[in-house]
Amino acid sequence: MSSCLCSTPPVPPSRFYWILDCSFNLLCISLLVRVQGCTEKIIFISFLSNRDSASVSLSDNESEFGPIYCLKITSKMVKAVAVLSSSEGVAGTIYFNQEGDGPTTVTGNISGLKPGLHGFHVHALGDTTNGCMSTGPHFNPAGKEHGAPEDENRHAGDLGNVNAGADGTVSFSVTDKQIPLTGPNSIIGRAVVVHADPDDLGKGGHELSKTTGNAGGRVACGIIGLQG
Ligand SMILES: [Cu+2]
Ligand SMILES: [Zn+2]
Repeated sequence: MSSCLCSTPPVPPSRFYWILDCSFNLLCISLLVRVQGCTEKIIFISFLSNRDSASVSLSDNESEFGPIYCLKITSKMVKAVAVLSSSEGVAGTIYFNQEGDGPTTVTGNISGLKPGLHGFHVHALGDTTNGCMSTGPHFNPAGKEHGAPEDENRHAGDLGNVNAGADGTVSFSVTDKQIPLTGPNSIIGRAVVVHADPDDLGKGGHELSKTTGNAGGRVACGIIGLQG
């Protein structure tokens, strides 16, 4: 790299030449900026806001545009947890993990359920002042109708059903792209709710199918909080 000492801060990059590699963990870019007659290379890192850190290294590659800078990006792992509480003997703990801006993995253990399917959702509010009733409707930042997790038209909070065995317990793990733990649609501070009945995934033809999946009462809920 040709170095050049300049007495004033560099001006914003005037030309953005190219992105060599847009893979998840490595971005290589070359920027050429002219500052007071010097030629200075500057890395733009403002678009890395969702990453934990970015280290800048200079490769030996010289091109007609000058040296190539590589940003090694480390993705950030965010973890959250919700401890279920219930007035109906249901208990459980639900864990949420998200790496970078990838999908969120939800794993949980629930006990005390009636055997069979139970609607399982993220509701909009982390308010349990009136038990699970005050957690609001399904989390729905895009203003869509109720559906199945795999549907295009679904609430972000629609995670389908959990299936309790004959002993009333269930362990499960699902991944979902619509329930991030960071950013404007983060589910931190909202609530998970377990219902008394199966969620019909919007297809039951009941008047409540397109709003709640007709999943019946709220038998347990927990506020989703950050975990270290
Ligand atoms: Cu619900
Ligand atoms: Zn819904």
